[in-house]
Amino acid sequence: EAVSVADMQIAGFEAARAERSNFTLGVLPQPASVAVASWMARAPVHLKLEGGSVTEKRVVGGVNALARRLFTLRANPFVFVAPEGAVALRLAASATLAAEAYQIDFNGSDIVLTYGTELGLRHGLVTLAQAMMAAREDSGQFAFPFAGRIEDAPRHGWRGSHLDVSRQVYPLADVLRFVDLLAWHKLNRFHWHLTDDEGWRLEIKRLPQLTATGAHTGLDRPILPQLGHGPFGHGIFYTQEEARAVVAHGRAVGVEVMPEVDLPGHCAAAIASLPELVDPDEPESYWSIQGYGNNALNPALDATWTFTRTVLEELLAVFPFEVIHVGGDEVAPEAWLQSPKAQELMARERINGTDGLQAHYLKRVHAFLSAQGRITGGWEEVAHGGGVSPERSLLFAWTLREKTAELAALGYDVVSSPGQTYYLDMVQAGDWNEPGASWAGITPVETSYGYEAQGDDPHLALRLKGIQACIWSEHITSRERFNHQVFPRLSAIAEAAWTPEAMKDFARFSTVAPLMPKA
Ligand code: TNX
Repeated sequence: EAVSVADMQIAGFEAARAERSNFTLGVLPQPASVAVASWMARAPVHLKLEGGSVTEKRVVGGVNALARRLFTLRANPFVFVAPEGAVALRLAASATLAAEAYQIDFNGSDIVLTYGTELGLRHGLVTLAQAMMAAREDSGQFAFPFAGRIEDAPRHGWRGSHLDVSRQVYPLADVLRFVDLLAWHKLNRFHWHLTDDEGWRLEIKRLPQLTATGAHTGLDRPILPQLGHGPFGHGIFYTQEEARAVVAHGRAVGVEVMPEVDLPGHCAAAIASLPELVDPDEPESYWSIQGYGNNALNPALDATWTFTRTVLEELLAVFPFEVIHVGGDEVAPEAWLQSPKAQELMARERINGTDGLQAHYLKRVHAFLSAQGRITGGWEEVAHGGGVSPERSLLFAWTLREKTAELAALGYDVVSSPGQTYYLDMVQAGDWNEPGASWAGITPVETSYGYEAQGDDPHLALRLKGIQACIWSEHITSRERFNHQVFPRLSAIAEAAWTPEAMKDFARFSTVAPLMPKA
């Protein structure tokens, strides 16, 4: 591939070199440490890779492909062949750097990227590519280091985003692009919320009714008027082959995929698909917070366990990531209490109420997943009544720090995702015309950016594994609305997940966030 000699001549960079300290590195999340002695006002168009192992070349190729998918680029950021005078990039593995850590030394026409593992190498390349692209046009604001050093490593190991594909369904290509967007933000976990009352979105080969019926149920279910239920993607589900493609795509860009099937609550679509999941003697007797009647799998039915095991077995075969999320949220407080079979089970096993029944069910799910060598993920309610114990589990806390700290004090590993700060379906302003949810309040981008999930709690210091955004989809009925809800708040959460507190700076963030690609 021919590259322009003019673009590549170091003489040009020397001419453009500007000894200014108030340039911004157009990188998001902001690296842990940036020490730049002098800048190029205009970045090189490409960096020329010198040498490189097969693995390194594969990672470089992956970052080139990622950048090209996300942007319309004239050329790859990293090239293997370039005319004389191109800025050289040398790669060096280091046994002393942590897995995700990297360091970049800028020495004029020579750049050295040192990294811990493939993960760190990819992070470093994304940093370079972002910095080059930001400083491509001479905006006077962004520049590319000429001499200096970046040292970087993530603050949190779990840096995620969830996406609800039940309330709205996104075509496979959009899901793949979403994974790319996560990778570009150095987010490394995709929490794929595959099932809910409004629709079951993953093929289960031994239960074809689940999608034949359950991918089409959402529109004719009773639903509270304030919840959106747009037909965006109605009727769509993902085949297992497509789900595997998402997993493979994630692997290629450094994003692990954690699937969620929401059990035992939020199961209206599943129950509508499979008549054996209904206790025929149970009257319609409870409603979920979102207005669905009798929408929880009944722990007293044999069919419930057969269903659960079938679904989990197929899930395990598709998703290699160790954490499997089983939901566990928002079972109605009166659930099952009028089911004769549930009453029988409660009497026989001395189980107390709905919480006890839910714990009884989740204990079995947890035991099953543990025996398969997996870790059980669940919303924080899975801890209620001792359902899922702290061993081999990971809780997703949707409440604020104080409550999350209580879970940590009980010994649970936690990921923090408070409705008030990280739920991206919440409105961002107090404007009555703004579409979105508001049960957790109003969440401007500053709130997402500034929230500190860990604080100075000693239990959280030990147990907080990271943070994540949640993109609930009830209100997200178009691509425009998706972008409005998700950006720049997802970018804010990405920086909160990566960048040390002392380096967070909302003013700087606000200049860089507009550079991030959207859906
Ligand atoms: C709560 S908190 C839910 C979802 C809704 C969301 C809307 C939690 C785990 N569940 O079912 O979509 O609020 O904001």
